Amino acid sequence: MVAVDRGRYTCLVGEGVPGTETSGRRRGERTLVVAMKARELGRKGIVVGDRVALVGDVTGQPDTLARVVRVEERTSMLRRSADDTDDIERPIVANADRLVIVTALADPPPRPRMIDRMLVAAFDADIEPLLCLTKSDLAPAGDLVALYEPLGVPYVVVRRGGALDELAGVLADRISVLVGHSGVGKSTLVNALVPHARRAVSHVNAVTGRGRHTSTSAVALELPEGGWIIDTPGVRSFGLAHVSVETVLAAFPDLVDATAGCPKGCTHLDDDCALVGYVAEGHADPARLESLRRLLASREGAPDED
Ligand SMILES: Nc1nc2c(ncn2[C@@H]2O[C@H](COP(=O)(O)OP(=O)(O)OP(=O)(O)O)[C@@H](O)[C@H]2O)c(=O)[nH]1
Ligand SMILES: [Mg+2]
Ligand SMILES: [Zn+2]
Repeated sequence: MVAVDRGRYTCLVGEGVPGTETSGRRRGERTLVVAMKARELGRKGIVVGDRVALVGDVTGQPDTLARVVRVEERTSMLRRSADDTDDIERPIVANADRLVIVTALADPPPRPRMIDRMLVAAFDADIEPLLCLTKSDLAPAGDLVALYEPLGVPYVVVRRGGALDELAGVLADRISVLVGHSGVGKSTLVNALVPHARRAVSHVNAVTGRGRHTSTSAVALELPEGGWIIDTPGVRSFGLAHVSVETVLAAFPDLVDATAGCPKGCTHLDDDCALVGYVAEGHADPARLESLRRLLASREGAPDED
């Protein structure tokens, strides 16, 4: 399923589309089919990236409507909670295997707490993160890169009109989802990577801030090198109420064993944490503990402060 709008699901059917039945179609034929949810699906949600089974009129002719009767098992699910006091998880994208955290180096200024939150969401969903720093024509990337070096998160630095070979190479043959604040340049990137994508981009007026939230729903587009890129609307916050300490810790294999010596229910944020001594004794890099603590702390507080 590549796009959804008011209960109408646009599905791409055809050869080479992951999970698609191609029997009865000509080789290489691709069709966009609009479908509604069949009653038997009940309350089960369908999100962009889902592989679905369709019945009914699947010709994709104008004014036809197929029905989604099944959602196949998902390999991953990127989700966020509306805010940290709200336990309702909102699914964003299914089956992605790469989370591209898009952050502008300026306009809007980078907010590390938001980056940290999105990293935690990637660890939670078991999706590989990639830091994509945009608008390098406006500000240097050095400080931000240094902040994320200890985490070992891969990154690319791009600007509008610049070469995208490195990014395109990383994205090839993967299902990548772009996330980030409004105005960081997600749709601009998609337009540069996908010919004919024609995603609307904002004409931001820096003074009034008007033109924010240009993209209003997630859309999956096929990359020329193979693979998929999913453009999403800008988010103001990324609630992580549903993510446990253990999930964050799993992203730190160099530290996880030492937490066996922690007091019961340790938050790993206080001085009685076993990791403090572990790092002091030189068993692990202090910058790693700092990063872990930053990510753990990023789950706390109002996400709208991002
Ligand atoms: N200076 C500069 N401006 C850029 C660059 N990339 C994008 N922009 C501008 O930034 C503004 C926002 O770009 P969009 O691509 O619409 O941002 P978005 O992340 O898709 O925003 P939402 O859809 O609202 O989430 C537009 O005016 C772009 O022209 C860049 O590399 N340098
Ligand atoms: Mg956009
Ligand atoms: Zn601890």
